[in-house]
This record gives sequence, structure tokens and C-alpha cells, in this order.
Amino acid sequence: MDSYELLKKDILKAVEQFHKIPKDEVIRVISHLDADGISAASLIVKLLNTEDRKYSLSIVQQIKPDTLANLAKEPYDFFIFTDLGSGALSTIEKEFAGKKVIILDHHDPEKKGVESKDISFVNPHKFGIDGGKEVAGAGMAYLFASAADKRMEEFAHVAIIGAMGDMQEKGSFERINKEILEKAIEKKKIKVIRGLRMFGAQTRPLYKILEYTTDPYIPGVSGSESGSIQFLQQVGINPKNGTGWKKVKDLTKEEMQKLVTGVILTRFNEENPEDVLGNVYLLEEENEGSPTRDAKEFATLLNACGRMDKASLGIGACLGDIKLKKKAIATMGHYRKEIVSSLRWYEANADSELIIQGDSYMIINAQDSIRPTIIGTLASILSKSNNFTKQFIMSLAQLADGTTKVSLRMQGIHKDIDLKDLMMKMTTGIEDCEAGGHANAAGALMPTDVEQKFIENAKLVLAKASMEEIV
Ligand SMILES: [Mn+2]
Repeated sequence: MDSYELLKKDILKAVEQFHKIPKDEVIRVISHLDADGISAASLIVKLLNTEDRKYSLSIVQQIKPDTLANLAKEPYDFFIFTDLGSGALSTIEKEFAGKKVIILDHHDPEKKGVESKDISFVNPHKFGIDGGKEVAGAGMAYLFASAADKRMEEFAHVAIIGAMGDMQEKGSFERINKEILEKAIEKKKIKVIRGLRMFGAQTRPLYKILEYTTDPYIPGVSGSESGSIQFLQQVGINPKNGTGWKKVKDLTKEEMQKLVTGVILTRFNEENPEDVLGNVYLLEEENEGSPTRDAKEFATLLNACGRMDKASLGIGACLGDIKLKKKAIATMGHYRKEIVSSLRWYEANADSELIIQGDSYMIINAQDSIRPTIIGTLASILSKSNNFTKQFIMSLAQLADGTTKVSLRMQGIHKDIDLKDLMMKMTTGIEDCEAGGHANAAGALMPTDVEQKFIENAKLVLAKASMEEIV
């Protein structure tokens, strides 16, 4: 049997376990906070609604051993985890002994399998299928849900939104994602068109799309508002539409042709000048000009809902609830405002002791001024700005429960530096602290009262790491 058949068999086994759950039992569902996790949760929620099941849902940013221990203490006997769980298999085995658990995930697992018959652990990596490329958490939830109930095939497009959120579309989709896409096309939920490979085509003014695009990069236009407006005028497109700004959907066929030719000509010295067109995935039932029309923008909307603690609005949007969709779109606006105000906070505090500038690093200690789900975005925006030259960027933000969340990122590629190792060094001797991650991204969680001690450690470790690299 090939790996895909083995995965299918594994999914059917999980479905069998699911169907054994007595109808009056409440099923506890836990999913991940990002766009993929919210899409996955939507599919499970739809399945449970369709099958007239009772459930209780939580969306979490990560699962710490603590979280799992507390979940296991809740009065439920049946659990479904989506888009997470693979990294905590041993803890789940230990904490959930005697309970029935289904894990539908695509992350690199801690180990290949579980001993217990009570746990259905479904993950493509078990069979050598790359869960980073071929299928996302929402895809795994979809395969499970559609195997459990064929009516769920009407929601194949939700799995594609999830895969978009996890950046699995690289010009096209691979294998499992591709099969799911074909189903969504067959069900007339998605149509794939050739279009400008630029973000925001449905919602942003054309000149803004050109200004913000970095991939594809347009010399003299990317990053420049005036350059972008000038470019449009040069190729013979009026950037304005009466009193407002023209959007991609307002372009005539002729203007679109002018735009594409103009972009290619301006990119003449780039590696692949013609690389400006790509697949665009449009949700057929969504209105033109809505952020839910383009699957990539839809994923961004879900991400914003998750980070603003409004995942349920994202789920409503995925399932086509018009009222919730409206609220989700409004939440997107609030999210943008919050990012802008976090940038303002940064500027206002740039010279305070909350922003620590070392030779090779910057530490942002936002305390409780910035949401822990937003601080990562702030750090990433700052590190992408032109005048940022530091090698490391670390951010801290306080959670409501008296803990501080730390995240560490690196600029550029440094093969000899492992951020997880650095994080382990920084947290040595810090009590009640959990640290983890991988070579390119690491994080930690600690009681807020040891924050200062940690920062002192971190300064030494980061300074030393960049010194060693120079040597
Ligand atoms: Mn995922």
C-alpha cells in the first residue's frame, strides 16, 4: 500500500472511533489560533453540527503541558485536537489516559506513533508525507470530516483557505492539497484564475497594491507611493476612478494588459521579469471586493480574528454566516488599528528602558501595553524596515495570567546559530520557565516576576552569540 492509502486508512480508523462516540456525549474540541487552525475548527464544528452532536470548543495559541493537564481534568471523555497536538504526544498520552482522543494534525510530530488504543493520532508525517507542503491542519480536518460525512465535501474550500494561511501554495498546490482544491472546484466553491500575483487585489486600491508588493518586486514602485502613482500614469492607467481610487476589479481588459506589460518591462533587470502572474483562488459564493473573495485575503481575515481573540467570528465567516462574517471583517479593521497603535507605542518608548538596544540585538519589553498575539507582528514589521540592522530581535509581552511570553527571531541566515539553543541558555536558572522552538524561531513562557532576571541573561547570551559568529 502506498503512503497515501495508508494515511487514508488511518483516517478511516479515526472516523470509526468518532462514530463510536455516544450521541449524548459532549465532544471537547481544541484547535490552533492561526488561520489554518480556525479553518480546521470550522470544519469540525460543521461536521458536529451536521451530525447533531454536542461540543465545546477552545482555540489556543499553543498547548503547554499545563493547558493539557487542565483540559484532561475537565468533565469530558472525548477530545478532538486539530492543527496541534503532534508536538505534545507524550504529555497527551500521560494526561489523557482512559479518555478517547483524536488528533488531526500536520506538524512535525514528536514521535511516529502512540501506544494507546484510545488515541487516534492522524498525521501525514507518519507515512513520509510532508505536512509542511502537501496538506495543512484544515486539510487533515477536511479529510476526516468528509470521510465521516460526505456532505462535508461542500466545505472543501475551507481547507484551501487553511492551506493558504500556512503558506502551502507555492504557485500551485501539491498532491493532497491539489486533490482537495479539485473537489472545491467541482463543488463550484472556488475558481482558479490567472491574475496579478499581488496581495489585496480584492480590497486595496491598485496603487497601494503596487506600492506594497515586494514579491514580485517592482523597481521604483515597490515601497513608494509616488512611484506607484507615477507608474500607473506612465502606462496609461488613471489611478483614480472618479473621486475614489481604482481597484483591480475596476480595470478594463485593455488596462489590465497595460498593467501587466508595464510591470514586466519595469522588472526587466530582475531574475524572472515575467513572474508577475500567478494563480488566484476566488471563492465563487463571496462578493467581489470583499476580503472573503480571495482565499489568501480570507486567510488574513481569519488570522486577524484569531489574534484579536475573536476566533468564533472567523469560524462563522468560514461557514458562511452573513452576520458573523460582517463582524469578522470589522475585526480585521480593529486588528490593523491595533498594529498601528503598537507601532506608535514603540516610537513613543524608543528611548525608554523598555526598548533595549544592543550592538547586535533589540529587546522590546511591551509589558501589558501590547497584546501577546500582536507583538510578534510588531517585531516582524520593525525587522523588515530598511534601517533595521540588528541580528536578533526579541519581544516580551505579558499575559493576563501573570506570565510573560517571549519570542526570539533572527535577521538573515546564520547557519551556525540555533535560536532554540540560545533560548535554552537564556532561561537557565529561571524558575518555572518553559522554553522551546527551533533553529529559526524560539520562545519562552515565564512568571512575570522573573522577567528582569531573564532580560539580564538574554543580553549576555545575545551579545556572546554574535561575537562567536564573527570569530
Ligand atoms: Mn497549520
